[in-house]
Amino acid sequence: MNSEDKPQDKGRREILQRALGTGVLAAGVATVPNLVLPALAQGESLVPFTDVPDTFNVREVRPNSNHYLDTREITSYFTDNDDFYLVQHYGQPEIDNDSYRLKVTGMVDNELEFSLQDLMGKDNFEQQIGFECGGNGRRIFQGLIGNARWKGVSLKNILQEAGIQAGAKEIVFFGTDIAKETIREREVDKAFARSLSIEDAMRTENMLAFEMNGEPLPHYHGKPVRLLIPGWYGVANVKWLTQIHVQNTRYMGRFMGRDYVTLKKDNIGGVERWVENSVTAMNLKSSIIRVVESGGQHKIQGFVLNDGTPLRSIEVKVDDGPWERAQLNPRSSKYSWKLFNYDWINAAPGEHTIVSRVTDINGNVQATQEELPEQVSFWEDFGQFPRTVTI
Ligand SMILES: Nc1nc2c(c(=O)[nH]1)N[C@H]1C(S)=C(S)[C@@H](COP(=O)(O)O)O[C@H]1N2
Ligand SMILES: [Mo]
Repeated sequence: MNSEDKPQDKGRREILQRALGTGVLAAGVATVPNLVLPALAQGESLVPFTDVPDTFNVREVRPNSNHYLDTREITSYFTDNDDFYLVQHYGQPEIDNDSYRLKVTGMVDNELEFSLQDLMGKDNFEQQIGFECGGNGRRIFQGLIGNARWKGVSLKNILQEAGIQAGAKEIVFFGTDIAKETIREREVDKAFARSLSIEDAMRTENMLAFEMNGEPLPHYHGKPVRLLIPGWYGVANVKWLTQIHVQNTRYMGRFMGRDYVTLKKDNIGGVERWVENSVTAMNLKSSIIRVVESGGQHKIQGFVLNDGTPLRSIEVKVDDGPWERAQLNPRSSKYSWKLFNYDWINAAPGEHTIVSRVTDINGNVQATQEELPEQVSFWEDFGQFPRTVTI
């Protein structure tokens, strides 16, 4: 890891936390090396958002609890493993590395079973992947996001080793986390699971990951092995993965058919209909996360996430002004998050509304909330997100 990649420094985070409380940066920040954009550089301070209530507090990492980032505090390109957001619906099972087994079952020529050692002994690769929870959004100031460097083995290779039989339709990925669910008045034990079509499962970038930012996959992030589907919402990335099952029917579990299902009114071949869709690939999205000031100069900074389609531009608009180009940090890869910076020249004192929008190479432009099809579920909150600050 070079110094740019260094996950955020704990002392620095404390300083920032104190600074956020007081609105002024402690002098000690000057001794911290300048991390990659959008870290606070020497002499920079955060300009408080007026849309974040004083009562807004990020929950600490606690067992079996969700955790989200204070996005104003993103100080490095890779998110620290201890601060990477956490979502789990059925607790955080602890799996012993020695007894861990991953089974591949169902419509395959060879049912397989791997120990952790077996998996780690296979060809592996690394990639940068950033993702957000499908339930992320403006109400928590986009805190359910993270970006990390992952190492693991290719899902496609494992599936090819097993040999998918003709007629197979879906592949189901089961975690070990199990909870009681009431379905039609009947209480049953259900494991967290998600499925993919064979085609989606065979994408070469899909990974069974056992390392995160150079460390063994941490307990809360799915130790020892999790699935990663780059470019998709976090729900696809099954943690504590123990079984891969190939079948010729659609998997209808809670996290495919009931939860993480977006409801919206859409035009279906000329007919207006209410449509429900399972959360899959990430929508094109950007959001401002902070404004910094240094010597009277201001910068607006934020992130972009999408399904990996290359980007054409990222723009920022202040009040009723024109859309202006922001700079994307070159430190990014296809499936990582992309951080951006806009130099806000001559920001006038007073309250301002600022907003970002991203455009991909196919000309898709991030929509305003008003332009989106009527969307009544909170899943997939990807519209433009205007923020307010006082200079
Ligand atoms: N086994 C299991 N995997 C899971 C979940 C879960 O509840 N159980 N939650 C999913 C959801 S909704 C998200 S957003 C991501 C979060 O991954 P993280 O906690 O490592 O950030 O894990 C996914 N994988
Ligand atoms: Mo999620």
